[in-house]
Amino acid sequence: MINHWDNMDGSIERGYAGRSLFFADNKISYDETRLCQYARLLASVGINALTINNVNVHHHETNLIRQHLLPDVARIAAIFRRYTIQLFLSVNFAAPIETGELATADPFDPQVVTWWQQRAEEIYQYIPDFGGYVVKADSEHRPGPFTYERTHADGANMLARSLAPYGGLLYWRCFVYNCQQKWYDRSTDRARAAWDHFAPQDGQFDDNVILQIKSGPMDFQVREPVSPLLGAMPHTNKVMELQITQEYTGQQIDLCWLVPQWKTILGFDTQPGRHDASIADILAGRCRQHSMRHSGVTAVVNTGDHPFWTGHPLAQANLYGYGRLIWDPEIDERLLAQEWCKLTLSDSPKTVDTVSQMLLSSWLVYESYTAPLGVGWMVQPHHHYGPAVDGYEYDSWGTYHYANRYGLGVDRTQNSGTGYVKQYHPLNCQMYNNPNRCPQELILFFHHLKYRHVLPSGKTVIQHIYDSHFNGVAQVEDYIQKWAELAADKNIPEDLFHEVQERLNRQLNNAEAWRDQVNTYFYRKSGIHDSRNRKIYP
Ligand code: GCW
Repeated sequence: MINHWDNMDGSIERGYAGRSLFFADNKISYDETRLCQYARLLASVGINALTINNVNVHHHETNLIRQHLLPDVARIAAIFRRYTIQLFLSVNFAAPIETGELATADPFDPQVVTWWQQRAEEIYQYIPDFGGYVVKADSEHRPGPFTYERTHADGANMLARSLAPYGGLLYWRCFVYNCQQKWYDRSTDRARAAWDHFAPQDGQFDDNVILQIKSGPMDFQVREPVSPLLGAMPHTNKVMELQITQEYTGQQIDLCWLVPQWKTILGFDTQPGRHDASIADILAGRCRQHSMRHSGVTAVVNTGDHPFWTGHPLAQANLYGYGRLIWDPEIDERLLAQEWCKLTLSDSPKTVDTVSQMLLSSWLVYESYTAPLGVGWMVQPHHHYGPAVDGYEYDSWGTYHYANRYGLGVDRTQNSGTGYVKQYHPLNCQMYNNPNRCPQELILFFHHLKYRHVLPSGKTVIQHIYDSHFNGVAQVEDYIQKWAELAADKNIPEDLFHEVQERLNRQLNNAEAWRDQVNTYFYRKSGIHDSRNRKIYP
């Protein structure tokens, strides 16, 4: 499945490829030819289902399930149906109130129940194979069952029962956390929130409810551990949500091929020793411990009306790779990168070789000049592009690095920390809890370490920060050089060539900004010099 975060005014939340393919001026509005091409494109990589509107369902979008808009929604559904792609809608939990028809959205109120039953009845008259709803409730100021002191299961089941007679499904998102916490409150850990809210409700959700769980416990950072909730709740349907759109990973200006990240996630073993409990096993329904009727993967998509669909032409490889990978999580990422290059750019061996190597290294390169060692969130607030080391440090979103003059990182260990590690299987918990066993790339996600702490690589934390930021910039310079050498390949269309070139130059500016800000920040905090005496502004 894919999820669009499109609004009816034509904008796309976290969209980096132009305007919506479905909406403009608060109306349904689309180019039929282009939408047919889009449906074909999605079908070609195995997408079966999509939502067309943002999970933040505002006033206009609340009406997508009302009679006056259903004929238009049905026309879009018909285009996708030709390619066997099923249409879903994101809905507003408070829709009975938002439309001015009821004074409450309490899931236990009979009028509310009837209201949703009537909506389902109407929708299925227009779209007999309608997929169902996706719901973001009690999350980042969106309404939900908490207002009425009801549980997530109460809210989800009420909606699911309205869809059940027609075979519809209800995707209920688990992105629920306190976004108004105090930065100095060390007892609240956002990483714990999804598990704390949902795990105790295992077995309480109806058969046609599917929990939609983000891949990590925070929010699509360049590096996070895998959400422990995906390995929990064995009696509840689950899908994992990935983010193809590059919100925190370069916004389709910087090159960042996410397939290696997704492969790491899919390969994560939730119960070492069982042999059937990797994330891929669980989501494919192969893990015998999880009894689920429905499971799978969904992702926030990266497309828009930009001529190259995804803004950065090479970001197409993320959508392509997503479809290919989720059907075949064992696929060799090298071959996948090469396959995309051959199909899309050119079959010249030099081009395939160069571009596939750029794709393959790009996630680690992006990581190296941005977030050190799993700490995350050092981005500019609101839009999330570019560095701002303390941008979120004194804010209410639960996203802190806790740097002081001795060290940095978040202590999520069992005894001295927030106890987040305990949400994992005991063997994984022991691994993350121990700084000598914790994977280095996640070490500051789980531990607060001194700058002079020596990492498994043999480097100190501070030297790792300096080195990776200098290396990251050097690698982007190398990309620019390598891409320039492809100018001779006449298979690459000229406009595409220049579009990539221009974005690589912007990526270099961004990487330099990250390097300089991060290095100076930690040099000032720690007072420790770079062992190689490179330029760090005092
Ligand atoms: O972190 C946030 C994004 C929001 C998004 C939200 C979510 C749709 O910055 O733009 O809202 O995640 O996933 O609901």
